[in-house]
Amino acid sequence: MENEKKKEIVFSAIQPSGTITLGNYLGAVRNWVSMQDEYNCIYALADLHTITVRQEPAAMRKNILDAYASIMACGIDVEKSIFFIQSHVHTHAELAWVLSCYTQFGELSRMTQFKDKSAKHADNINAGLFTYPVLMAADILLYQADKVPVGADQKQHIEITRDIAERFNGIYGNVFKIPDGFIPKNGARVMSLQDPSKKMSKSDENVNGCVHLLDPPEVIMKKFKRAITDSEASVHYGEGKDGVNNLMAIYSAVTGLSYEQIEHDFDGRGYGDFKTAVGEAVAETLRPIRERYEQLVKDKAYLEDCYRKADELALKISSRTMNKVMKKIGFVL
Ligand code: ATP
Ligand code: LTN
Repeated sequence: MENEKKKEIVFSAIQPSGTITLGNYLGAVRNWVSMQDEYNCIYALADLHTITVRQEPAAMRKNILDAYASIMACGIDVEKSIFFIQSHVHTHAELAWVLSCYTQFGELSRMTQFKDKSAKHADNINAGLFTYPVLMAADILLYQADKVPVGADQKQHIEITRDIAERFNGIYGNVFKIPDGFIPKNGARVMSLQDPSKKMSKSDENVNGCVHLLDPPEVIMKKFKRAITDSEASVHYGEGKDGVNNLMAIYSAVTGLSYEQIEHDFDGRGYGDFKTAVGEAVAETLRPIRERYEQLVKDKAYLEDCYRKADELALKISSRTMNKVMKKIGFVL
């Protein structure tokens, strides 16, 4: 239509580094799904990012296909959105190399994810772990994305992406769109149920701290019942109540209830009731996703058809930016 506004572009990605968690869902993937009507959405499995931490080959192969099916099961509609596999689209690694020459050692040294992950994997502080944000910047900038739906932990990576893009544009003219992060109000930082000072993470060793998207209801209930709280036995948001604050944030994110409403509903009731309510609400939210996953994961041919088509489209779109970049820098094309 003539006066229809051009849709903005959304890009995001997730690492297939293990089973998708409730944190990934509430912080990111849920928004990927809800943005599909209003935006042109492009999503990726960031499998190249995953090898910054050593992976076992057979497990990695399985994780990639399982993660693809899980994200699809959350409601990605392949008629509306492009959902591809990063390593199948060669422009990502190419632009990452180019952008690494426009990124300073000092700015990468300040990345908190690098500091955290190098502390956690002290035996393998590889160069890829250090340049991880440059590959992420390449992912986003290749598609001229306007918005990047991510959890709060990725804020710093979005900022460095903007800095790299602005620097490059400053030298060569308007090559890249400057993207904005899109971080949800609720669920942007889901914490571990066992250590609420740490974010819930796919690669957490403590399985009880982390709810997985495909956990059956009884497992979800058990994890919430064991969640760390405090000795006050009063459901309200407050300082020093990290465990309860986290449960309130999760409950609010899945039910849409405000904190005031939750405090009101659980006034005078103990943590046992509250944990049961949170567990049930999460189990109900995840139930249809798990059911769709069970169907999808059996149909390998369908999944392959989806990612092959998406890979091709992603290559086509990203090649436009890649060619422009090469030309501007002075490579002979
Ligand atoms: P890993 O444990 O391998 O580092 P991860 O669980 O942190 O993985 P990523 O693949 O790095 O997951 O993140 C995918 C998306 O999920 C990102 O947008 C990230 O911000 C979001 N996310 C990850 N963990 C959480 C969390 N605990 N709460 C909210 N959002 C999260
Ligand atoms: N680094 C992200 C995953 C990721 C990503 C991206 C997110 C890789 N490339 C591009 C948004 C846009 C993470 O969540 N750890």
